[in-house]
Amino acid sequence: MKGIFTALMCSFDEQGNINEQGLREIVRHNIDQSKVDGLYVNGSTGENFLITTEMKKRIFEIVKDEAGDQVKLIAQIGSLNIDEAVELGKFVTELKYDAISAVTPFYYKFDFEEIKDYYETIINEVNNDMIIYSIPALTGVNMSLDQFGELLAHDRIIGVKFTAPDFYLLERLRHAFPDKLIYSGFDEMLLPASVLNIDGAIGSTFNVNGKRAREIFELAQQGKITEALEIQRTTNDLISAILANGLYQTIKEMLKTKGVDAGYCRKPMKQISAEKVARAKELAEKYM
Ligand code: NAY
Repeated sequence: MKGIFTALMCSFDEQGNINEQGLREIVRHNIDQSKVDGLYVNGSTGENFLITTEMKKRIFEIVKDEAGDQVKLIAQIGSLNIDEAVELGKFVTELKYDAISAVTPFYYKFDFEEIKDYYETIINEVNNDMIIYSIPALTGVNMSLDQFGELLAHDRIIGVKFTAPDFYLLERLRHAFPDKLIYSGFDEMLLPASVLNIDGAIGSTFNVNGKRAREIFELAQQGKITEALEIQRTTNDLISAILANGLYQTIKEMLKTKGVDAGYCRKPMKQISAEKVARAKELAEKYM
């Protein structure tokens, strides 16, 4: 379960329906071209919070069918509707996903007791390993080292996807939990996270920059920081350009340039202008 995991995009048509062939092509691109170690399915990058339960299940099925056992698969099943989270957790466990992951419950200001109960309810009902998905910038949920510790005390809570720029907390977590899996979630900060000895990374830009991500991660593990920094700089030139142009839309347009039918984003995400589509094409030509 260590290494580079792509936070998988999903291909939707212009009406917002799943484009099955396009999704299969995105999976194949990540496995065959980028050679990532695994896929993180139905996370933020998969536009998970914009789709129905049935669509989530269909995406889990298509990805498993296409990827088989070629790479590790983590299913993001977290939901504000805890019954949905449990239902999806059971569903992907039947499909033989390697682990589940759940975003911290958001929108309402849940206290830690409620957050803990959410994770315990899911792991008590679903027979699979759990990776906590912490992304405070989007959820507003900031957990302390002790609170992470209370959750990680469960044998079946095996790790954290840490999408935050708090390197002090990341170092403390790594030090306190050497046997748990810690994944970095911000691709633009992969090198500093790798220096802190994380186990892997889960990122959206790996859909188009997977090979560089692996190089950064592996060079850092070998202590070759100058070389790794060089690649992080190139990566960050790309990430800055993607963020300025529209994150998920630009990654989809870059994939299309390479013959991958990555489709469109779901509303309320907008479609980008022809000018931005042209910019994405330039980025694909320069960086992919
Ligand atoms: C997810 O669930 O898809 C992720 O959280 C992957 C992590 C990404 N976060 C978001 C919100 O997209 O890869 C990052 C991020 O896109 C990247 O670092 C650019 O900021």
